[in-house]
Formats: sequence, C-alpha cells, structure tokens
Amino acid sequence: MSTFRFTVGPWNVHEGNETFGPGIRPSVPLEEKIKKFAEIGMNGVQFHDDDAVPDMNNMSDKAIIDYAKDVKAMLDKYGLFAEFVAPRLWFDARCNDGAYTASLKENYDFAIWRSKRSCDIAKALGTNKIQLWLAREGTLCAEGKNPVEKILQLRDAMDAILKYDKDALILVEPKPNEPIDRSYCGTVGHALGLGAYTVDPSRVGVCIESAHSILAGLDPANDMAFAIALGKLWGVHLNDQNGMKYDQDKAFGVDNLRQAFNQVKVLYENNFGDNGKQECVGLDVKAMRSQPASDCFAHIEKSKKIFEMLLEKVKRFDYKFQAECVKTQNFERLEMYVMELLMQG
Ligand code: XUL
Ligand code: MN
Repeated sequence: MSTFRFTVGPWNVHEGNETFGPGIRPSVPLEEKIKKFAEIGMNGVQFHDDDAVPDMNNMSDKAIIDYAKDVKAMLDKYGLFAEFVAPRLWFDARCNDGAYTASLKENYDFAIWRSKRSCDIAKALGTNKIQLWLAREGTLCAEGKNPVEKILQLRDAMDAILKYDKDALILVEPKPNEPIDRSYCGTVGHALGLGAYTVDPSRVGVCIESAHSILAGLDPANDMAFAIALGKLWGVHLNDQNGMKYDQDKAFGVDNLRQAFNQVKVLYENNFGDNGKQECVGLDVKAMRSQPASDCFAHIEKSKKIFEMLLEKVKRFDYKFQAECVKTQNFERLEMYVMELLMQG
C-alpha cells in the first residue's frame, strides 16, 4: 500500500521565539539536527533555501551551488535525502509587502532571483521539489495592491520557476492568513486553480498542512482528498491546531484526534507515498516554548508515534461494518464505532 517517508525541517527544532518573547533554547547546529533526525527515524529533511545556504544573499551563484553540495554530503553521511527547497522570502525586508506580489519591480526581481537559486540548491541536494509557502502574498492594506494584477503576477512568478528549471515541481503550501491577514492564494482550490493557468500545470501540485486547512475553516482530510482526487497531493505537513487562532504547529493529533485519524486514513487508502512523486509525510511541528533544550526533538518523535498508532487503527477499520452502516444509512452506529476504535486499546 502506502510508503510513508517521514521528513522534517531544521526550523522544526527551534529556539522557541514567538511574537511575545525571544528564544529560550540554544540553537542546534545543522549537522547535529540532521544526525538526530536520522536517529529518531526520519527519512529525509526539508529545507528553506537559507537553511541549506545561510549567507546566500551575499554569495555568487556558483558558490551557492558548491555550498549546497557540501550539505548534500552531510545528508548522505546520515543516510537522509532532501525532500524540497522552499525560498524563505518572507524573512527579507525586500519582501515586506509581498515577494511574488511585490509592487516594486526590484523587490519582485529579488524574489525571482532567490527562487532560481532555490532551484539550483534543490538540484545540488538531489531533489526537484520547490515548495512555495506564499507567506506575504496578499495584503495588510487591502487598497495597497490591485488584487487581480497581483494574482496574475503570482502566476508569472510560478512560470518563471517552471521555465528556469524544466525538472522543477512546484508544491504550493496554501495558508489563508498569517503573517498577512488576507492571502491571495489561501486554499488548495486557489493553488490548483492558479497552477492550471501556468505554462506547465502538470508540474504544479500542493502540500497540504493540517493547521493551514483548519485556519481556513476546512477539514484537513478533505483538503487532502481534494488534491488526491486531482493527482496533486505531492506532500503533506502534518501538525495540529486548537481552532482558528494563530498557526500553532502542535504535534500531530494532540488536539483533533478524529481529524488526525481521518488524515492518516485518506493517505493510507490512497497509496500516499507511491503515487509517482515520492510524496513524503512532513511533520511541520514546533516544540512548546516552555520545554527545555533536552526536549527539543520530543514533539517530532511524538508526532511520528501518533501517526503510526493511528495507522494501526486505520488498518483495523472494519470496512464491512462501514458498508453495512452506509447501506442502512445508520451513521450514529458508524460514528460510535469510530469513537470506540479510537478510544479502545
Ligand atoms: C508556515 C509553514 C512553513 C512552511 C515552510 O506556516 O508551514 O514552515 O511549511 O516554509
Ligand atoms: Mn508547513
């Protein structure tokens, strides 16, 4: 059935900084993170462009590639692969008012330069996946941009990536808000709609993050199903979220166990991992700020374990009983069966 390859990013082991306070844990060097990822059963690593090449803004195109090759050697040393590279455009002051939807040409050009370098870094790391979390692609001031123009400009940016690297696959990771309050491309439907109008729609898919679907008021499992139905679910970022607040990146399943069960179920039932794009189970989770440095990998291990425990439940799901309930339209019975399955050992 499915092949589940687990991946995580260096940012998932972080210092605990948030809007209301600075970091409280020491930062862990990249190689130490990679070593530990291998030890706790991860199969691959996700990268922002500057996770792999931190000083890239001040380096030549060739120096960036050479540096990335050293990171690839580090991955090889611990038997891990790189899943994707995501241009971290939202960190740079030039992208304050959007990167691909910037109003000033020089800022847009910078975003395209970083995206092309991301393709180069991805190649050096041995992957062709470019993940686009469209962090600031929208507005803080609704009247500050012409939304129709900017949405087409976003499409043009995707075209620039697809034309620059003929092997590149774009995985849009949609999110409805935060850091901007209105995203131009906030859901899987928006992402695939826009992808359909690029120069090569066959190379545009999505990565669905549980928390982002919840923040859009949608069900993550159904979002995944939508993308699967169209052959476009090329990655997931599993985590959890206590309602429609800020993006919490809690460990998978800790708040919405039934929703988590249904995410594992839809992935398993649809051979996620074996659908031709080497699809990975990304765990985009953050350690609680209150936890000490000694526990800064626990949320990742915990998320993997919860996924695996839920997978056991999915494998025990009684499809015959389900069919009977559907035949008699007895959904109270079916729902109680699911609750018992989840709550009993
Ligand atoms: C932001 C988010 C990012 C992306 C990678 O909400 O999920 O960590 O996954 O850029
Ligand atoms: Mn994510």
